[in-house]
Amino acid sequence: MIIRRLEEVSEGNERFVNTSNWFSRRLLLKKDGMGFSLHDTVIRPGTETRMWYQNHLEAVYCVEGEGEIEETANGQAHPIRPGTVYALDQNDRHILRARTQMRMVCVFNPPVTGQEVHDENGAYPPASEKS
Ligand code: 9YT
Repeated sequence: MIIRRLEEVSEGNERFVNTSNWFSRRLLLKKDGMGFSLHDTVIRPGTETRMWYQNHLEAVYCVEGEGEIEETANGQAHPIRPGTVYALDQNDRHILRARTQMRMVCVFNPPVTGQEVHDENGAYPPASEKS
């Protein structure tokens, strides 16, 4: 059994990833052997992030804050508030706008390995053999 607490994951730790628009605490990674990764992610207020996870499926559950997600393919926007989940089951290209600070619980399949940040397309690289 794995027991891990958010307070164990902080800046400088391999499970903490900090970018201009968000920071992510990766509570479960590929090397934890669960077949998915689990992140507690904070989106900074007023930011807009374009993403396209071509190599991963992601589900995102909002637990704090408000914003919207726009489907790039058709321009349709959906409000996000606590209790909303979105699942990118078609590797959907999307834009996330945070009106306030948002806190999101994210699950990735396949799991991320650690320090992934978005490339120029808003994707993470495919999972490698690296743990
Ligand atoms: C909600 C979202 O996709 N934010 C970007 C960060 C990503 N979810 C992560 O790696 O935690």
